[in-house]
Amino acid sequence: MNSRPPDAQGPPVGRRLLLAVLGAGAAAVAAAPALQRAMETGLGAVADKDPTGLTGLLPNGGGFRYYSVVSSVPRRSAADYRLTVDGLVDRPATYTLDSLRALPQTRLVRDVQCVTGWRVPETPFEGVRLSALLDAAGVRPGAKAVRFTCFDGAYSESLTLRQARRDDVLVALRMRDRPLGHSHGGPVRLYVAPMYFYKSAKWLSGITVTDSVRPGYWEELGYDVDAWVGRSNGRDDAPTV
Ligand SMILES: Nc1nc2c(c(=O)[nH]1)N[C@H]1C(S)=C(S)[C@@H](COP(=O)(O)O)O[C@H]1N2
Ligand SMILES: [Mo]
Repeated sequence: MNSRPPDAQGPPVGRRLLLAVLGAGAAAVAAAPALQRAMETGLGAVADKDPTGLTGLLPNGGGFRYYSVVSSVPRRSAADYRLTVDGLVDRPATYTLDSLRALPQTRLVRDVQCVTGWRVPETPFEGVRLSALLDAAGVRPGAKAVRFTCFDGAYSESLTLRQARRDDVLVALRMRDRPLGHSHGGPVRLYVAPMYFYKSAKWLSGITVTDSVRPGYWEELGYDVDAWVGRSNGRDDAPTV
C-alpha cells in the first residue's frame, strides 16, 4: 500500500494523537488492506467500530486517509439526505441532494493537505459554491461567520463570512469525478480549497450563519481557526491554491 505515516511536525495535539494511534499496534496496520476493502465495499465493519482513531492511519484510496472522530457514522442515501441553511438569514432553507444537484456546479482541481502531513495532488472536487447558498438565504447585516455541523453528530467547523464567500469554497457533491462516497463524507461534504483538510467537514448537514466564529471540533483542541495551508498551525507546506 502506498500510505506513509503522517509526519510528526504537527501541533502538539496532533503529535499526541499520532502517538496514541501508533501505540495501538502494528498488527492493526498490517490489516489495513483488508479493512480498506471492507470500507470500499461498504461494509465499513472494522472502521466503524474503531473509537481510537486508528483508522486515520488507513488509506482511503488514492493516498487519502479515513478520518472520523466518532466510531460509527450513519449513512444518508440520496433520498434521505438533507442540508439545512439557517441562522442570521432572511430565507432559511432545506436542500435535498437533488435540489443541490440542480444548482450550478463548480469543479476545482487542487492539492489536498492534511495538517498531519500527508498531501494528495490535484484532486478534483465539484459542487455548489457556498456563496451561492448564502446568497440564496439572504445573509442579514451583522452576520460575521458560518458554522457547519455534520450528521455524524459530533464534528463541526467554522469560517468567517468573508472566507465562506470565497469562490474556492464548495458544498461538494463529487470528488475525483465520482459521487462522494460515505467514507469521504458523502453524500455531501464541505470543501475549503485553501485550508488544511480538517476544514472540509464530512457528512455536512447544517450551515448556520452566526454573529461570531465558534471554533470547530479540532479548533477547540488547539488547531488554528484560520487554517490557511502553509500559513497556520506552525507548518510551512506549499499553499494549495
Ligand atoms: N465530519 C468529519 N469531517 C472531517 C473529519 C472528521 O473526523 N469528521 N476529519 C477531517 C480531517 S482531519 C481530514 S484530514 C479530512 C479527511 O478526509 P477523508 O476521510 O476524505 O480523507 O476530513 C476532515 N473532515
Ligand atoms: Mo486531517
